[in-house]
Amino acid sequence: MFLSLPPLARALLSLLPTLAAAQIPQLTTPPTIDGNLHEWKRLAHNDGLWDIERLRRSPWYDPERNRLTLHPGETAPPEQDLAARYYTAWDSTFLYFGAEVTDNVIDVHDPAHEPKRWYFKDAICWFVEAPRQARGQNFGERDNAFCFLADKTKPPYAAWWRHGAPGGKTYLEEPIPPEAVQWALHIHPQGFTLEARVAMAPTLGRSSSQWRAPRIGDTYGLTIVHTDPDNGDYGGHFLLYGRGDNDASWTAFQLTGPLAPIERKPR
Ligand SMILES: [Ca+2]
Ligand SMILES: [Ca+2]
Ligand SMILES: [Ca+2]
Repeated sequence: MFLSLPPLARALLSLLPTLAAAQIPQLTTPPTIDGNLHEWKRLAHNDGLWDIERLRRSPWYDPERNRLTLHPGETAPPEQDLAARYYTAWDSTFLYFGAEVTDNVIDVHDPAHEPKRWYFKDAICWFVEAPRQARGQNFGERDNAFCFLADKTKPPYAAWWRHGAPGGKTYLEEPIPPEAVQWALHIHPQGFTLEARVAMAPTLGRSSSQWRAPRIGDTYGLTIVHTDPDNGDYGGHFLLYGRGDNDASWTAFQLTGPLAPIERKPR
């Protein structure tokens, strides 16, 4: 039947798996936030390994922003400079964020440090619009960025919250309220693993008067920004699922029920 469809219908049908992939699955057992993702990584949203080669074939690629830093004498191939798998999930209270990162230089030193300058350090930010609205806007009400630095000393600014708020407030900058966040970092010779959970009511609930306790079927906008200066000033930068601060470019993700893990069948 598929083959008898006109080409346009076939092309649209071929997009369905892509659309279906934009889902954030629900966790039914709360993970332990200890820097090891094994108990939930196969139950979360994860669409495989991202590196610069894959990114430049994605709709979000912009060579001005999606780039890597090459140091004098550096011979490591780009996939050792930065590559990562990102994991996202939810339950009735929390959003869960995880990442398994290959990164050749862990760099959280910023010569002009300010707490809000996560983008001058190794950091991963989940940008979340909740709820998503079809009509986009520049970063403002409903928009949040939850940013985690690859800093094993975990200063207060290492779990950062950029957000908007009702009343036309934009770019409010503050640490994620300590009572709303728990996170763990495991740094190893090839890079690091990040595991975090953020309570939604004290964060998303403050950024939008339209936010409500999450239910299956709710749609949030999501984009991920992963910065990798590697001793440079403002350097390597992955941008996934969106093109920048305008939340119209962020991908719509639906909160869904639990995901069945991939089964490996006996021969
Ligand atoms: Ca864990
Ligand atoms: Ca790097
Ligand atoms: Ca780095």
